[in-house]
Amino acid sequence: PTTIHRRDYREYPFNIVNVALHFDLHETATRITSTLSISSKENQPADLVLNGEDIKLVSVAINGETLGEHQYSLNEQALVVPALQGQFELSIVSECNPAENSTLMGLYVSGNSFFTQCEAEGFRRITFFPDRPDVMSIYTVTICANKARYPYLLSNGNLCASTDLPNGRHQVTWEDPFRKPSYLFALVAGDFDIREKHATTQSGREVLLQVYSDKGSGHQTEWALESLENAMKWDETRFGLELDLNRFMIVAVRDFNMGAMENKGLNIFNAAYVLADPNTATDANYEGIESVIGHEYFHNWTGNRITCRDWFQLSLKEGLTVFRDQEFSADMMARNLDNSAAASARAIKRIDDVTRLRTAQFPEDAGPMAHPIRPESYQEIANFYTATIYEKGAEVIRMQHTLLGEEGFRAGMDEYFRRHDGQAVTCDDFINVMESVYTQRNPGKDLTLFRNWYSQAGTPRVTVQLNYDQAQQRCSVTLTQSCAPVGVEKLQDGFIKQPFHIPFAMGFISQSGQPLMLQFEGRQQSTVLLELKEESQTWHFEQIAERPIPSLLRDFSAPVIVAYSWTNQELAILCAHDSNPFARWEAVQALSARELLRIATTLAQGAPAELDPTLLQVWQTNLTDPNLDAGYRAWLLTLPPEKILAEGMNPIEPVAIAKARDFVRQELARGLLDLWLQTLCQNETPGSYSPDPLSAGRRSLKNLALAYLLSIQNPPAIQAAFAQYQNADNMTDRMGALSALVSHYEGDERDEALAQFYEQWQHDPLVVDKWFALQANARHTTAQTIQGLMAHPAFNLRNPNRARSLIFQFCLNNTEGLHKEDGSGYALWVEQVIALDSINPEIAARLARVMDNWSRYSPALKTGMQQALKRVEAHPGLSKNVFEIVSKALN
Ligand code: HT7
Ligand code: ZN
Repeated sequence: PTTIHRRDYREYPFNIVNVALHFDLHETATRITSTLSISSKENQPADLVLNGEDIKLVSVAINGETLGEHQYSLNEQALVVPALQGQFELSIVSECNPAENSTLMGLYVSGNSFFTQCEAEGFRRITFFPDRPDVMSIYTVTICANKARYPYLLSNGNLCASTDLPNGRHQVTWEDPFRKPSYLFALVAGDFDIREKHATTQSGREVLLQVYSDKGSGHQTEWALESLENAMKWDETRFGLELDLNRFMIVAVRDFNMGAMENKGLNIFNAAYVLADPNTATDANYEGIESVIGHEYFHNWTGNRITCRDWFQLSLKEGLTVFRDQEFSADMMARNLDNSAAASARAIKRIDDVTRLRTAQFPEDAGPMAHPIRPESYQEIANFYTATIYEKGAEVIRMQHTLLGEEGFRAGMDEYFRRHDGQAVTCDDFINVMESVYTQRNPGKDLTLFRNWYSQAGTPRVTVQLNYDQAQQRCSVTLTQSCAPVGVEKLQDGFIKQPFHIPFAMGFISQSGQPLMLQFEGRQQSTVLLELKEESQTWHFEQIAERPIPSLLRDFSAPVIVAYSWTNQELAILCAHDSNPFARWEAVQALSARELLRIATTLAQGAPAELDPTLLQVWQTNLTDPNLDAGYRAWLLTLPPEKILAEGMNPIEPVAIAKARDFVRQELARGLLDLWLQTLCQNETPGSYSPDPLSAGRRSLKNLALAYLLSIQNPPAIQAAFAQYQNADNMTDRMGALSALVSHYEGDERDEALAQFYEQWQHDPLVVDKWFALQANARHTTAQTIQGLMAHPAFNLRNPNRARSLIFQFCLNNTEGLHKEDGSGYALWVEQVIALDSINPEIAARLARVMDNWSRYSPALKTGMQQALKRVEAHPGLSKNVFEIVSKALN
């Protein structure tokens, strides 16, 4: 496969001014007529290269004259008409087969409807076109289909004509007034339930908001429509950005490769991020829907109005839009709460986002797929929709927000739209705008060094050294950064990593747990923002009466790893008293990770383990502190995930980590039994279900208590779990109880409950996904169990949600099942990567990434993982998607 390099970018030599598409929709043979008005950019002839994949060319004409086969060339990837110049009209007729399209890219059939997915390179599977984001055109789309089967025919922009045709067909025409790249094109045809609402924008325009979903699911779209309206209002208030269309549509589809897609005016969503009612969706589902609806809506400005010049700039739109959706969710969670509850709600959101970064992005940044947020090269762009582009990209935007401040950042965003609205731009364009505002507001400062976040991969490590001088009452803090070359950087001769510009927020806590005020930049502050720009820098703080305990990287002000040798006792003080709620949770994480890794190493050596009483003390304090909200308390009482612990172990012993977590959980359950039982009883949520953060927090704490108690098979808790399962009036509590039972209880009732759950919910695919996922994650599930479940009539490998719920859940989260000594877990992985690759290479490549970090595992495991990778690599006819992943892993 060829590697595409950022440095090779060349402008497209033609403007494609207008695109008129005519779709004659038929399930197995859809005919598309594309009429392009084209003008050359240069005063000399150039070849017109049009991408096209898996489609049949019927005819091509210029200015009405059909071209003979000798007048163009056609291969598997492109149609090329040589030496063209000036202005002309090109007409292409082509055909595709949507019913047979299992890749879910281009035009495909899902259920009884047609859908499209064009980002990143799916438009070329619909018609021949320069399928690149810097070619922007005005689209007019006519769709013709059977009226009884496909009463709704949708595309981007405004509906401008609709007529009935002979033979039971009908036709509609849509015009999108905004120039857009081909990846934002969309078409939907089918019969749907519709929920809609008229809303008024801040400038007083009336707009129509609509949510389309499968027939019979319309009662599940209330939350989606409410979230859409909230997103619209939020973007007006926080960024002054108004909806620019008269109509905004969301359509839910059951077969979809990702979460959702921001097509102009016609967002297409995985049904999992649209459909919810209290009985079928959990609190986490409600939160996910609000955040993804916000994300896609916010793309209308950050992605659609200003788009990417090329796919190396993907983080320009994704990192920025993730930052915006994170802020939207935080503001939604904190709304209507008093100051302290609002601070907890914001901390919870930040904790959740940082946990996602650490579980998905940190391992990526330490493995063979490590890449900067603006990659230098790729073989398959679909493989670069990564946690680095999205989540680390958002952290890089967040650091700019921290450096500029809320007002400065808003001024920067305003300037970004002033300079670049309607353009396809680069990450450099964005940072140039931000720098202009930063320099104006901070004379003498610039963002030169900050740009290294865009060009270098890897997670920097910041080592902290603290020197306290009692006599001078002075405390010095030295920060030292380091970041070894990772991924492709390791292959580049003479590569030298440059320092990063790291905004590092910190404070001091006294030995009695009080926040200390620091004199910094002319003011007294409890949190100071240090800007680390060199390899090592020292800051001095005066009038510090006693040796302080440092509270570091508050609110996770930069995506780095902090190294500081607190004593366990110091950490325990931070765990109970740090005034920064994020840092308080961090202290719990640091102390428990230290303890878990110590126990994992002990267990890996076959020695008996014993829990440090400090941890028990911290848990007791946090179970009883009267000032904590339930949701925040739940996070303080949650042990670090296995994946985060693995990052701190060399070599990785995954089973020892899982066992250490079990051991510590059981010790904390046994040692604090009465407190857990009280917590269980005191966190009921009477009244009808509401997904608001306070009620969701109580449910999360109660279900956490249940999980602790069931880990030691406490009889009253087992009874409570059964009662909760039977009586729950919402899915969060039903799943909370069932998952505690499935994970920790071996009796017959467990299987009965599982069977009953399926019986009750088999008609709802999203709930059946939960049923598969629960079993995929369960303690005693093996590859054989998964194979048994794959034979279940409800299993279907072609549906990505179903594949994710069973196979991905097992391979990603079931440590003991995947790493079983008999190799059955790895064999299942090989088999399923290969099986999926022939159906849907994008999904197969995501599963392939499970083995990315094989070389960091203990010798006994890494050989098996390496062999599994080699078996996949040797499979004939592998897609370039999977090939890129496995070959990079083996390199
Ligand atoms: N921008 C969207 C990306 C996307 C996608 C990419 C590859 C294959 C399928 C896909 N579906 C959606 C999603 C987003 O970030 O909003
Ligand atoms: Zn996005």
